Amino acid sequence: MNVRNIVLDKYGAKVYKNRKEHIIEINEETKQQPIAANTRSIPGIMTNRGCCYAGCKGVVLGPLKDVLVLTHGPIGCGFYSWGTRRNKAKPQDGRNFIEYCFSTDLQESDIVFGGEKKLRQAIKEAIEIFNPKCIMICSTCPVGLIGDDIHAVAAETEREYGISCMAFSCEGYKGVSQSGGHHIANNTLMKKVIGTGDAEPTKKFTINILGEYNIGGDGWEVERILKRIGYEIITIFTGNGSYETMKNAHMANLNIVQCHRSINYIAEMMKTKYGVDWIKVNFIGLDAIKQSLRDMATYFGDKELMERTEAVIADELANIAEEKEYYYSKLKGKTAAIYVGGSRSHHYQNLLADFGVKTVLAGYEFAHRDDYEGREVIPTIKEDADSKNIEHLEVTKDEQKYHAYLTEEQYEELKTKIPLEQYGGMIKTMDDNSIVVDDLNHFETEEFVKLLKPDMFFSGIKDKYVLQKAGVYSKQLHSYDYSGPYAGFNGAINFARDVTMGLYTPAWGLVTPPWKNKSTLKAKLVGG
Ligand code: CFM
Ligand code: HCA
Repeated sequence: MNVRNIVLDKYGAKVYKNRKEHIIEINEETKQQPIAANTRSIPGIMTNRGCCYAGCKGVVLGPLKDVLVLTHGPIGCGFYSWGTRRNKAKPQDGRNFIEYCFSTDLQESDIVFGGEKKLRQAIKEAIEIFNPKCIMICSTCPVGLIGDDIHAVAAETEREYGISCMAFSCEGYKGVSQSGGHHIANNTLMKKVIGTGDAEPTKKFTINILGEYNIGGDGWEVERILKRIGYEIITIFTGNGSYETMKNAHMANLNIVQCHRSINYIAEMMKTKYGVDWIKVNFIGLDAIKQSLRDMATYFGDKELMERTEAVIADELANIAEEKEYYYSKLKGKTAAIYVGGSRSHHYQNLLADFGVKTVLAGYEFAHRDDYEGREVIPTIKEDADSKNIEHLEVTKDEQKYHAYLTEEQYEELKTKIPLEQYGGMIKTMDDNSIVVDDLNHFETEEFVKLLKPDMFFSGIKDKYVLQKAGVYSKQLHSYDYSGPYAGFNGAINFARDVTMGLYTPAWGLVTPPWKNKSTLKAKLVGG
């Protein structure tokens, strides 16, 4: 049965032509094919995607606890993006701005006559009441349309009040998804925050954690493990993160990157500007955690660090061994579908595999082609970062650009000796006959569920209840359904416990999807 074609065949010609490029049924041949990604959703199709503002304000900047993030726009965007993404933060110096919703609440007259005056007034009030060290202004759609100059207001604020103020033109309509917003946020953090501090690290092995947003406390579990091993964490982008610590990010020896989709820009820009190397890690799933910790220790090449890493791995695994076995016995042989934003759909396959669950369908909302297909990167050559003679080389593959500190000749020579590293890529890790779908829509979700009958479906708030009403256990992998952490060793057990509870609840026996008893409208018309 070619499940992909059965679903695609239900479309009219125009939609078929578009969607067929976004869906792959995995086999040896299709694994090598390109997949369409990071392109515009078809108007009228129910997509789960968000907007540029969501990516900039909601995802990257929102978690910064000592920054007063001010939404310039009508109240809806500010209000809806307040507290809906489950990034957690502990107060710093007694403050935690993420508990507040700051917005200029633009009204019709501001849209007609301009909103800059109101923005200035909002900043004045915010400074009087909260006295922040840093304000970040984020625009929503109408601000771009009426042309308020938020950058000029930010510069004025810095002059007038002597605090840091940055503006982000992240109007929702820009680009095709959240992804454009990540880019806008990162560019400004790179330009105006990173590198402006001078606090010296105190330990030998110093790192930044990139792409860890502390959803459900994930970042705290990762920090716990890394601190046990002996790492000093300079800053985290951006879960439980802060403007104050981010200023010193360039002081770290190494960047470790958990979510690559939202933050690869900073890792690559810091490599170019400050020579800070980066490696990809994954703290979701036991094998992946082990591998990541070992890769980090290998990077530093310190014998003692390697030994401590092994000791911590052994101890952490021993602590969870009994529970792991129990949950494995409850979950093995089950099947799952995963559809999340840009990295978890891949990462969580590792964690599910730890408990014997096979992923039969996976997709990303807004990932780029390299997240699906992988990409080639030049292995890190540490000495080159400091050398004055070395030129900057950009290697281009498809739409992606890669940076390396090598001359052309060095690069050519290197290529013959060391193969380019294959980096990332969900498709090549998936089994034959599984399905990969980019920008999965609600129609396809229902169709694939009927055909593949997964035991569980991991996604977000927009489709959770559609799935549950169809009798399929559905769990939110964005918000973890208000549980967590799921990262790290202890997180793996929390996840398995929650999934086991969800799957074994007697509620499923009581759900009767409406179409089981009642004829549908179509059936009535045909059948009379
Ligand atoms: Fe990265 Fe994320 Fe994700 Fe993402 Fe998101 Fe998120 Fe996500 Mo929701 S940064 S790409 S833009 S791992 S908010 S913490 S859960 S879609 S898969
Ligand atoms: C976003 C945030 C989101 C939405 C989650 C969901 C999150 O993309 O704007 O749709 O359930 O993780 O909070 O991805």
